[in-house]
Amino acid sequence: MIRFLIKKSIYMKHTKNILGTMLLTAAAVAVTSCVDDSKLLFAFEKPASIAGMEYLNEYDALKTYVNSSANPNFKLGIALTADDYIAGGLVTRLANSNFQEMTAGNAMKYASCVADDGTMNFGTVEKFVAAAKAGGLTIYGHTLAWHAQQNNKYLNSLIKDKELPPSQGVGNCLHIKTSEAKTNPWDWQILYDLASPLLAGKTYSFSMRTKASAATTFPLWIETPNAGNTNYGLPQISVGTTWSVISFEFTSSSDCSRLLFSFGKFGGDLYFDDIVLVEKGDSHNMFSNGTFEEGDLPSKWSKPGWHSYTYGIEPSPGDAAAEVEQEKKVRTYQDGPFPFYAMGCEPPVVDGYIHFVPTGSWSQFFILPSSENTLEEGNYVLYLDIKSSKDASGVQLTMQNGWGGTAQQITVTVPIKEGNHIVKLNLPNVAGGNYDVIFKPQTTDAILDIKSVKIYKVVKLNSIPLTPAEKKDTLTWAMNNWINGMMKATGGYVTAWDVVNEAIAGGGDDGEGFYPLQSATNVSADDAKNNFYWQDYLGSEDYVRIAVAAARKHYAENGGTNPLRLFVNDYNLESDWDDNKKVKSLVHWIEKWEADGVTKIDGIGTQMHVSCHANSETQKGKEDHVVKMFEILAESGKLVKITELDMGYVDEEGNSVKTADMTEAQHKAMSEYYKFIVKKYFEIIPAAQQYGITQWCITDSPTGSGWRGGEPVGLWDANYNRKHTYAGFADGLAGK
Ligand SMILES: [Ca+2]
Repeated sequence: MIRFLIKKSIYMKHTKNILGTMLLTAAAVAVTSCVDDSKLLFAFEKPASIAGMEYLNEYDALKTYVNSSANPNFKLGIALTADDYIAGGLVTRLANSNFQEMTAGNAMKYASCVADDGTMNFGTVEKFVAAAKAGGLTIYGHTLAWHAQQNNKYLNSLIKDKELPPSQGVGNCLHIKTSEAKTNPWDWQILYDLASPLLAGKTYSFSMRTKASAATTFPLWIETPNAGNTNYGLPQISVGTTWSVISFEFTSSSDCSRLLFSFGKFGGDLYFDDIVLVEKGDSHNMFSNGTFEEGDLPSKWSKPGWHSYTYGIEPSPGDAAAEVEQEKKVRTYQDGPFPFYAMGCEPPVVDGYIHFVPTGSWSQFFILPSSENTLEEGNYVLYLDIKSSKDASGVQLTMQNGWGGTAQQITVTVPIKEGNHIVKLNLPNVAGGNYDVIFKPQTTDAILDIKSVKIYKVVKLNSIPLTPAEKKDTLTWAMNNWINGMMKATGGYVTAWDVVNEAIAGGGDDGEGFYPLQSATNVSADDAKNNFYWQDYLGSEDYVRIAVAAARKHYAENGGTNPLRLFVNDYNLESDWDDNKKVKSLVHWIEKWEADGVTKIDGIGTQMHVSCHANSETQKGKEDHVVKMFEILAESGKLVKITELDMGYVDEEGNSVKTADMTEAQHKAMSEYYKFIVKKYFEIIPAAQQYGITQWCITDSPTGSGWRGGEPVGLWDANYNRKHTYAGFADGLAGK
């Protein structure tokens, strides 16, 4: 399982770490150890002149050992940091003099080029291509489709729940708009005069559809004008913020020809539609044009002349999306000293309240630290349970997801009234992240006590998930958009690519006796969260087919004329613990991907992040399965590339040995293993399938590196002196 830990998202950071930190050291070495050697443009790579190392001086540049007549298409490659190569210094000279092809550690990955909003920047890629052309090296493209180092934020935003449009209103309605709520129901009234009156003792049925800008309840009265017989006993009309039907029956106590809708206590918009008033058992609607669809508003509608509100027929509005508040965080406080990091102000917690007493100076303090408050993108509301000694102004609250220039800061005013109250603060458009919540009394002179802070996400109820087909369609577009951008940036110069990287899982069963694809469902929770598994949305077959099709299409459209070589790249293909089951699974999956008769995979990349073992039995097993892997790869008929070869050393106890602790004998054992691997490659892989070998680490890894930190993984040491591994690699190339 160690192997799985190695190959995680730290993968690839190492080239930057190694090459970035080693440049200064190497420059210093250059001053003291420059040896005349006109054959080598790169003069700094001479071995230290210590006993047993002089023989390395006799070696020529590494690429000279490639038998180009036997293997005309073979390319010897090196991985490096694109910026280092673009810089044109030490790394550039080392690469140009020793290698034929290079792989950028990070620069050509999705996360390096695609921003959170989906915009793509290929500036580094374009410079890298230009520098490669100038240096005469080819580039192996790494990588088009992968689940790690993606821009999760952008990709997840593409497939987030969609909001349905608010419901559309149908037809017309009566719209009444009042400017404000008044004191009495009769302060705003709309009147309707019936053509024939309601009769005493008869029972009537009333119904209408209605909604309002805010929920309200108001009375409906009936009377005959100037008769003094107003009947106040009808049920009240309750109106919500979405359309609903109200209906009730009533018995008139006198003859009444007028209805009075009395909404004086309401300020805002009222909507009436489909008004029906019938005598019970009858079907004749006593309202004329109760649907408001039959032309003008009948003159039967009126209002008292001194009422200033407006009314008229208008298109019916739809209902806005209802919202719910989902609780995300509730924080209360325990009595004692101030519980968080102090920013000059440390109010203690007393009786469950953070107790702030003005000090006379500008004050702020945490009420919720970011470590406890992870929020996803969205709209939020925050409730503060607060007590104040008096009305106060100038109090603010800031929520921020960091302290740097790119952090999002949302600052709102906190209205403060004397006494206990709960303040609701709107926090819209939260970008997502870990948010500190900082309370800022500033220079207020009120004593403020904070009992709790609660944060809720505001979710619209008209949000629904995309269907699987919609997600697939969206991500197919996104994959094409990304690959098109990359192919445009490389302009046909990069003819070989990891089209899909690390697709195959290291365990499980696909139902046919092989490993399935990696998926958010078969990795750790951290991996599921940090990675973006395109295959979970595109499907195990179509994931690769879509990437391959996009690569071929956009390569050709962007000036690609040479044959395009698309590799599926993976790690642990030399696995001894499961008898090479992963490479067998990969070959099996390639057959499935190609079964559509359209998809064509040109090659297989085997990463080979290996270790040389002190235990001879273990080492024998490793070697046997390297051989088996090459045999399986040869049998596949595909091009074969060792894409990321590097090597550590494991002692008898099973521990990785650090460079500082390596013995001469251990270095030589590693050299032999390099030789073995390279030699077996040429022996077992038919010449027509030999695409190339790329060494992943130029130098040994610095202790602090994220990639095999402190391990002796280079062909050069940290000072750019050749190691025994250089000789082993060269001998392997030479077939010695
Ligand atoms: Ca209507």
